[in-house]
Amino acid sequence: MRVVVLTGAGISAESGLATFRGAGGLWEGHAVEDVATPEAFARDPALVHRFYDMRRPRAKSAQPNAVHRALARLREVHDLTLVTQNVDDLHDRGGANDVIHMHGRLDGALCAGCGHRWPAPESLAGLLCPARGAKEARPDIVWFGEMPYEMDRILAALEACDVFAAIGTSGQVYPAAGFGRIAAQAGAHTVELNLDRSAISRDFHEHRIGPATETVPAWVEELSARA
Ligand code: BV8
Repeated sequence: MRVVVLTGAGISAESGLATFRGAGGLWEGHAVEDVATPEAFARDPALVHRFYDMRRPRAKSAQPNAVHRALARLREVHDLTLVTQNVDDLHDRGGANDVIHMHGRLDGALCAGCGHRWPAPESLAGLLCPARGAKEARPDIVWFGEMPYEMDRILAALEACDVFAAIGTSGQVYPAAGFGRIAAQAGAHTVELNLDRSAISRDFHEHRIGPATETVPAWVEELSARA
C-alpha cells in the first residue's frame, strides 16, 4: 500500500518541544513575522539568529517518542513517503530514513549567497560560508513567503497514494494544509490524527482524536496488519 504521512509540531510536543501556535499565537515569545520571514532576517538578523540558536539545543536534547518510532516501523511494511513540517530531527533519530523536511531543518545551515549547505554549529550569527567565505550564513529553514522543499516529489506522492494521514498539525500553514484535499481528490483514503479538530478536518474521511503517542502506534499496527 502507498502511504503518505504529513507530520506537524503536535508530534514533537510529546517530546517537550513547543508547538508553533502556543498561547496567544506567540511562538517562544515572538510574533512569526518578526522571526520567520526573509524580511525579518534582513531587518534584524541578530534577532532571528537568536531565535534559532535558542531552539537548536532544545531540539538536540529532545528525544524521539512512540510516534517517531511507530512511523519508522511503518516504512518496513508499506511504501511510505514521510513528510514533516517540523524542523527538528526527531523522525531521523527515531529510525526513519529519507524524511522529507519540507520546511527545512534546525541542524542545517545555508549560505544565502551561494546556496552551500553544511551542518549548523551552535550559533550561525556572523558566520562565514565555508565554501566562499561570504558572511551570509542563515538557518536552512523555509520561512513564510519561501517555497517549501521537495514540493514536486510530495505532490507526485499525494497523487499516487492509497492512504494519506496528517498527524499533529493545525492545518493553518500552506501549502501543507492543502495536502489532504489533494490526496482525497486523487482517490486516497484520508485520516487525521490530532488532539482535537483542526482547520482542515473537513478534508479527511476519518479522524482519530487523542495524543499521537496513543493513536499513531495503534493506527500503524492496524495498517501493518493489512500489509
Ligand atoms: C509559500 C519553518 C509560496 C519556520 C514554517 C495559500 C497557499 C499558499 C501559501 C499561502 C496561502 N495562504 C497563505 C500563504 C502563505 C503562508 C501561509 O500558509 N501562511 C499562513 C500562516 C496563513 N505559507 C508560506 O509562506 C509557505 N510558502 O506558500 O510559498 C511561494 C510560491 C512561489 C514562490 C515562492 C513562494 C511557507 C510556509 C513555511 C513556513 N515555515 N516553519 C520554523 O519552524 O522556524 S511553518 C511552521 O508552521 C512550522 O514548520 C510548523 O510545523 C508549521 C505548521 O504548524 P503545525 O506543525 O501545524 O503546528 P501548530 O502548533 O500550528 O499545531 C500543532 C497541532 O498539533 C495542533 O493541531 C494540536 O491540536 C496538535 N497537537 C498538539 N499536541 C498533540 C497534537 N496532536 C496529537 N498529539 C499531541 N500530543
